Amino acid sequence: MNDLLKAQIISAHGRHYVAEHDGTTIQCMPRGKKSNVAVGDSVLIRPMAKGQAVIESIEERRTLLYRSDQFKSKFLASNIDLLIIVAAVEPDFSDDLISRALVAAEAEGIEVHLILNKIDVTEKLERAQKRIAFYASLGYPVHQASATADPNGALQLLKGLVKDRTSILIGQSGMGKSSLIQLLVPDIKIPTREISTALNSGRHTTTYTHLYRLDATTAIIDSPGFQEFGLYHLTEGRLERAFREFRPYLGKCRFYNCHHLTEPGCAVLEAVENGQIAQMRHNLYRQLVHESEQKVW
Ligand SMILES: Nc1nc2c(ncn2[C@@H]2O[C@H](COP(=O)(O)OP(=O)(O)OP(=O)(O)O)[C@@H](O)[C@H]2O)c(=O)[nH]1
Ligand SMILES: [Mg+2]
Ligand SMILES: [Zn+2]
Repeated sequence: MNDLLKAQIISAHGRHYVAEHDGTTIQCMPRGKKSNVAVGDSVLIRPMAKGQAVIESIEERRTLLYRSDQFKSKFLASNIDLLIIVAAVEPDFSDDLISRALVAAEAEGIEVHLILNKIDVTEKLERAQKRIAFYASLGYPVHQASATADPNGALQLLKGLVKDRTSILIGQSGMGKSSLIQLLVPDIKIPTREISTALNSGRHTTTYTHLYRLDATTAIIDSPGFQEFGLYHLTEGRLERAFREFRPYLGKCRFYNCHHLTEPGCAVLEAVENGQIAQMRHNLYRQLVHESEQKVW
């Protein structure tokens, strides 16, 4: 029997995984039929013939992000310390998707930053800045960048954010996630969308999640354009706390088991009435409670 090696999963293709050990990549398969491996996992692998290895065990995960697509792997990535939401001046970004990503991160205790990319598209900049400022008002750090017009500025921003931890860039297709990561790994050619292909063609340029290791303590993960997060596993208690602006009101409702949906004397609903909580965010909360009631295990 070959000795076990400690490795990290850097990409997943169905039941086939690629792991990295000491700077080299190895094709791996999980042992047994059930595959519950995630990109970002620390694993013990046993090398077999022809440069292949078997994944023998997965180390306990610090954090785990799920995706909602039950037909593919149910995991998006593991051991994430920082989630960077990339929104662009164009095409328009979706508030619903951003808030779902925020909920996923909050529920796992993952730090979140937002980057508004493509600030060189000046004619639409002001509107995008106003929209993204909403997330700053919730307390999330919001940065601005242009991967193409100011690559050096974008690189300095990213370097500061990702140092000594594992980060994932998420956002809709065409926001510039891969373009930003490319700046950090100039020696690797990451596919990004050609200017000539229409942004509304509905195709994702990045088709699978991939981890790039920058140094011994720093890694960054690129993911395909949104990636809906799986939030079904969240209980109502975790959901309400995942909306960080709800927290000051929790425990102040008339009923201790208030769902913050229709109850009289609900402190959260009152805050929505008074404009202290955005209606848009409460609508999503309502929708997520509804979705979690639909879950089939
Ligand atoms: N004007 C402008 N275009 C940019 C900027 N950053 C990226 N782009 C362009 O936006 C398009 C999409 O960039 P990608 O990096 O492929 O976007 P992505 O978020 O990785 O998209 P998916 O992989 O499909 O999820 C490409 O044509 C980039 O050249 C920017 O700062 N300004
Ligand atoms: Mg991409
Ligand atoms: Zn309530």
